[in-house]
Amino acid sequence: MTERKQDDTGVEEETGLATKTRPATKKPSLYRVLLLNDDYTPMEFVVEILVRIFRKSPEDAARIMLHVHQNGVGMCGVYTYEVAETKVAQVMDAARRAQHPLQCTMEKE
Ligand code: TYC
Repeated sequence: MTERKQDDTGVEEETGLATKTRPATKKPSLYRVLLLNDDYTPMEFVVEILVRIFRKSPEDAARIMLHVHQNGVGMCGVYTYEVAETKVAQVMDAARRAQHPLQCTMEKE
């Protein structure tokens, strides 16, 4: 809020914090990172991925993994573009190294 006050010469001046003026910033678009089910990737590997890359608790990781296993797809988290892109790349890299067919994608929220 910007307050207007007159000083002793009658000149208006700004006082207080300018919390109502708009800074030149925009909210970044957000992206969902999705894990896809397949028949071959071990359940423990998916849980490890969710703990290590998506910082889930072991309990949340197991819940998300089972959701993907039963529904075909599930959400690992919502991130800004570059963070989402990095996490997808980390999952795909880990899966490739371990020779699992696990797939991870991102979509705009
Ligand atoms: N369906 C896999 C199995 O039965 C487990 C699995 C879960 C694979 C989630 C991928 O994103 C996935 N071993």
